[in-house]
Amino acid sequence: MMKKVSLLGVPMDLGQARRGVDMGPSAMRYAGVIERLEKLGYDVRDYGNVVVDERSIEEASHENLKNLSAVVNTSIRIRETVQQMIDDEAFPLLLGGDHSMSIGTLAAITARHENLGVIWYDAHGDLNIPSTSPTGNIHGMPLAVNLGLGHELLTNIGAKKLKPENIVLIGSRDLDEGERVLIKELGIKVFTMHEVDMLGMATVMEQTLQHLAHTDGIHLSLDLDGLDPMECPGVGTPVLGGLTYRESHLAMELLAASGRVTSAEFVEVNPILDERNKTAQVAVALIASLFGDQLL
Ligand code: 6HN
Ligand code: MN
Ligand code: MN
Ligand code: MN
Repeated sequence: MMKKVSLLGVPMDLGQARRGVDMGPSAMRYAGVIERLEKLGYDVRDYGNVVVDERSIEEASHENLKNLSAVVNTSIRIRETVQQMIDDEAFPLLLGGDHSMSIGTLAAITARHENLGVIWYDAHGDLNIPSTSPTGNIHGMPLAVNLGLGHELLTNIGAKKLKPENIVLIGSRDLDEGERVLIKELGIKVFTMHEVDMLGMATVMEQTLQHLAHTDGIHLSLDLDGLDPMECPGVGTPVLGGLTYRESHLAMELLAASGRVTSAEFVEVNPILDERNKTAQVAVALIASLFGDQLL
């Protein structure tokens, strides 16, 4: 991994209904993310926070897409800032914010790779399109958008699309019917909680890296609701039976050892729903492991 990190906060809350997730970047900064990275020897350039559009009442829902134009405008700003971060030859690290932010993040990152790999560490698939979404919440759609599926105002944000064979989902346990159909149709690799239970995280990560061996870089999109709500209560859509802190810590260490991760985002931290900033602290501990922190 390169020794320069560029950090961007995305105080995004337009992709879902619960307020407070816009404070996620502050919570992770408060939990010491910059200090941890600097202590590990990284030169951290803080890009501050992206400007996020306000919700407008007129735009409650449009074709089952809540806050569509506000998400589109904000995603374009995210894309532009991430492009600058890549030009700066630093590792882009984004702090969120709801998961709809990945539309902008990946729009920038896929364009700079021939063959980007993505690890989607999440309780959910985020593979809905407007016709399959049970909620109209865009945070349930970013992975589909980056495959080129969904409303064209969203799919046009990125010029290049992800390849289904370059994606691995880890920790899935709440997939909507339309998402299951899509996963099977496209042959996307998924390690649900069942596979994690059966194989153990070490094997899951080994197989994940094998599956992505042909890619020219890996983006880690880590939704804190991938972890169990006992350890990460500060998320808007908690699902029982999640990954433990220890499993996640191991996953990050194995990714660090692989040297294959080229960008990352830690999303869905909602301090209003949290207990004493616990979820942000877990996020920062996982970031430290991803960047090579070791016990000895
Ligand atoms: N997230 N599948 C549900 C939906 O509304 O589409 C939940 C999505 C959660 C999204 O946690 O990033
Ligand atoms: Mn998600
Ligand atoms: Mn999720
Ligand atoms: Mn099981």
